[in-house]
Amino acid sequence: TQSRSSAASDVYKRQLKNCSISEMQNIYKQLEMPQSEFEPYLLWDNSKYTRNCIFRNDDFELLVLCWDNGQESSIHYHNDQECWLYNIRGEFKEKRYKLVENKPQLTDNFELERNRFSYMNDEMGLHKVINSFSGQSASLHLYAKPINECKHYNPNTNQFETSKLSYHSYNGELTETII
Ligand code: CSS
Ligand code: FE2
Repeated sequence: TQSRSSAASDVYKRQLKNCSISEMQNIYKQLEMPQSEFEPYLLWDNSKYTRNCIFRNDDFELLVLCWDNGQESSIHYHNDQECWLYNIRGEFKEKRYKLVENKPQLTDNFELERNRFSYMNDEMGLHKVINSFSGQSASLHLYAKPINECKHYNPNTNQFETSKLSYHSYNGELTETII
């Protein structure tokens, strides 16, 4: 069967497969992919933002997240992993928090500009990502190592909960079962 993944993402996969974390950061910083290359991974869903995996190995995962109008993430940690995020389409706001008396307290609130990347890890605190565009947005996420579950804040109970993270699609194919 023919893979729906694009030529550029195949190049990225080849490059990323054998490189160190610092080399990978350089590749990511120099990222200049035309938006058409992300086409196989641009899959929105009106119930929740979708997580679409371009590539994953033991060291990292590269995902496109698709955010429909009004969708946002919870306030969350990153399971002790590093997170780079990059605006590939639309507009985003990122809010950052620190924990005060077991509750997230807002420390920063900024716009994630097009073609700029943002970096986050658990030592820096928690964050929330918001699609602030009046339409569909998309962001590229690099997690090192891959994040299988994450701790997030439930504002209704004032408690933190841990949830498994799943893929809406993998390599351009919709996933039927939750990975
Ligand atoms: N960490 C969230 C997105 S905001 S970086 C996730 O991977 O679903
Ligand atoms: Fe995040």
